Amino acid sequence: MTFKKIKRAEKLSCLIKDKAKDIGFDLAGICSAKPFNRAYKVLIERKKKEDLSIFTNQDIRLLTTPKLHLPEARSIIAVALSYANKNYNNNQELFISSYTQGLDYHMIMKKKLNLLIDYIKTLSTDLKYKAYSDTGAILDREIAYRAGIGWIGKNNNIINPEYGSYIFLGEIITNLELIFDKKINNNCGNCTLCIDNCPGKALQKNNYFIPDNCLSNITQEKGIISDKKRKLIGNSLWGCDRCQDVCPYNKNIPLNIHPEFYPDSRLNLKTILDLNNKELKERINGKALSWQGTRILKRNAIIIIANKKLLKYKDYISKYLDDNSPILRYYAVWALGELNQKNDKQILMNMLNKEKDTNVKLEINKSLKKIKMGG
Ligand code: B12
Repeated sequence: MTFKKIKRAEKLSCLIKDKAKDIGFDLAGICSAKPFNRAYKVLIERKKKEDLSIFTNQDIRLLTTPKLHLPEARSIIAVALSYANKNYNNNQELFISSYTQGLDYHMIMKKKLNLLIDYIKTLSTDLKYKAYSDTGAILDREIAYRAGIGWIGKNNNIINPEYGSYIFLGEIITNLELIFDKKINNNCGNCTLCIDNCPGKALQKNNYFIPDNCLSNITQEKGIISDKKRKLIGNSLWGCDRCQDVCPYNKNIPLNIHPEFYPDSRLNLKTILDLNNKELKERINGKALSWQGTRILKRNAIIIIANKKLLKYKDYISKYLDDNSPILRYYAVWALGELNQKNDKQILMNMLNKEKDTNVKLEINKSLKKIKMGG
């Protein structure tokens, strides 16, 4: 770059990062749009072992090559938004991961990214860009790391020294010549609290990660999940924050910065099971909790009641014995077996005569056995 070009790139970079802060992003950085060679190698190895999450795009070249998203790509503007909150909605009965407590972050990030794009357009008339936050087949964490937002911690999350890891990430891939920020060195040191406390042992040494064991993954996995996974769910309706909660870098961080992510205290096990699908859908509309539909929330609520032996909510489960969904009937039957109450034997026997679904029938027999043994 010529001296004049460097000066212009410096000025542009400063203006863009300042504007990002004005718009409400907590962090902003800039990095090159070169391919992510390290991540490419890591992902190829993982794919061989089939260790990529079902939510991970399987096209590894696309995931690691910004130019495949924007052929003119030269630089990437990375941003982050804190969602750290006090989690006052959580209790012994119910856990909802911090990132799903408030409004759907995709919407909030998109709005802010669009404001930033509008501003950049006023600075550069030939702007070409592609913007994502969780929505692109590209590695948001790798970009954030490169742009100096934070380091990739042992818990796999981007950790920023001031805001910790409860930050959403987003980026704008652009054709602009900009000045790149310095990376932040990994500062996890000898600490292994996240690895030691991971409920499903998904986190392993050297950033090795087994998505199938990650509680966050499990709470979103549809269909009939194994008994082991049901137990792992514990009281989690959605997600898991254990690897972040125990992280020393998440102590003494700024909390509740953005009202959009304040928890909704009206959601509890009773409401989730008491509301019909339409009502529940309305209640969670616009929230991250709506991503996988209402059935999975009801399924997880039933599992929590069984895991925590919350007999006071047994009637809410019984309601699902004649639900239209065979999956919910299945879990309701399983839960009654787990709650092991003598007087449910007759209810299950009556159900067996009417039930048409093979899986549900099998589960009724299993639950009847459990009640015979214990009740
Ligand atoms: C699929 C996905 C998941 C999957 C799988 C995650 C995984 N670790 O593979 C599941 C559903 C389990 C998940 C869970 C969560 N996710 Co998620 N997820 C994604 C998504 C859509 C794609 C990421 C992906 O598949 N990457 C493939 C994996 C292998 O790469 P990676 O996760 O980026 O891992 C990097 C590092 O671990 C590192 N690395 C990996 N292996 C190795 C090995 C070595 C030796 C080294 C040095 C480095 C290294 O390199 C990778 C590439 O940079 C991204 C959005 C996006 N487009 O990037 C959000 C994203 C990663 N998730 C996010 C969040 C918030 C979460 C949860 C905290 C939510 C929760 N509370 O339940 C958990 C955290 C779980 C964890 N500890 O990783 C944020 C992360 C924010 C942050 N501060 O880092 C993202 C970036 C969304 C966003 N835009 O804000 N997620």
